[in-house]
Amino acid sequence: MKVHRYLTVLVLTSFVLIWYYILRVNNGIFTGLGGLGANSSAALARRGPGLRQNAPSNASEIAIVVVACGERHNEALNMIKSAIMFNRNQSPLRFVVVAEDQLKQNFVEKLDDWQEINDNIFTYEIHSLTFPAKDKDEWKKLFKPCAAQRLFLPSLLTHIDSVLYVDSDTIFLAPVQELWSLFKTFNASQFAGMAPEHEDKNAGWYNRFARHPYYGDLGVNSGVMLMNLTRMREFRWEQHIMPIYREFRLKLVWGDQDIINILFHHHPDRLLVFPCDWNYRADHCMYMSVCEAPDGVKIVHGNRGYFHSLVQPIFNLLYTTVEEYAFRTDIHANFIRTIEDSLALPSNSNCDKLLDKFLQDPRKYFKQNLYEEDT
Ligand SMILES: [Mn+2]
Repeated sequence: MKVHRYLTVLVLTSFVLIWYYILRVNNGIFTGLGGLGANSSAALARRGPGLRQNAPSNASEIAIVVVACGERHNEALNMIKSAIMFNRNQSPLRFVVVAEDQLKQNFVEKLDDWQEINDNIFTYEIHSLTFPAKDKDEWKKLFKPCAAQRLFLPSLLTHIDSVLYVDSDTIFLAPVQELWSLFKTFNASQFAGMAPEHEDKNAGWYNRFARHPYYGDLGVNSGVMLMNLTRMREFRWEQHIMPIYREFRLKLVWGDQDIINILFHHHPDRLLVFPCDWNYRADHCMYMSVCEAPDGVKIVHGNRGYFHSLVQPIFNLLYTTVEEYAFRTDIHANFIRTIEDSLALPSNSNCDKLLDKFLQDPRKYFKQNLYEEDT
């Protein structure tokens, strides 16, 4: 009789545990890991840490979104790595990756590794490229799958209030927290934040060449964008996109960035413009220094391939030094000094001459370890 009772308890407990497990896994596949391919789900079910990623996003987490297609996935990983490296105040980060199905497994493996090395200071979730159900076929016909994905983040990420969207070709040199805190300065109508496309009218692109309306005097660059998704959903952001596209599609040169500029031309009260320090491009230094960045460069944006060419060597050097950096090793020795030693000065590149601007923030907080020779 006693044995019988034990058996009953055992069977009931197992049943509850199995049921709980099934709920957890299902929850993961349908929310945090929307649309993972069969291989990836199997891998996640196999690995313990995978399940942790399915927790609903925590309001205090800083959510960084990146969209990755094709070759761009290495850039996206390098951006993520830099955000972790310079997250010196240990803010909780959540990376939201929207990627082509064949790239997902690679993200899962890398990010699981990095989570372990960094004591789970960040969480992540991976999504498939997704267009709004309404007009899906038309969206798909009009845009290349990756190109305009970020325009649809409000409907893809309904479980998240606000995100920092960054292009895959960006590198953090300062804590994300600093930029994130600008959300608190948004007035009641603002739902997005971006940096100007140019600082100088003589070199501006939109004011000289655009055949469509754009924001302000010089337009905005969409490579780094604070997005209050809740407010964007209230505004019905996505319903504004299609009419703009239909009207201007033959005049768009910079794709979704032009659409964003047209939208904010009509709704300037919705946008907060932040300084170029947070979206620093070669345009800011190649002819002359036009971005003051008094506290140093905070995010570098290697647009037009500057991370991968030697035209402005400092951009390539920042990228490769992040790539080669090993987590939990000394940032002063393995980032700051590596860059100082590798940059051949005097250089013909005007951007190289601004080395001190690029290293200003890291130098301030990652000092030379005086005892490193002894240990
Ligand atoms: Mn870019």
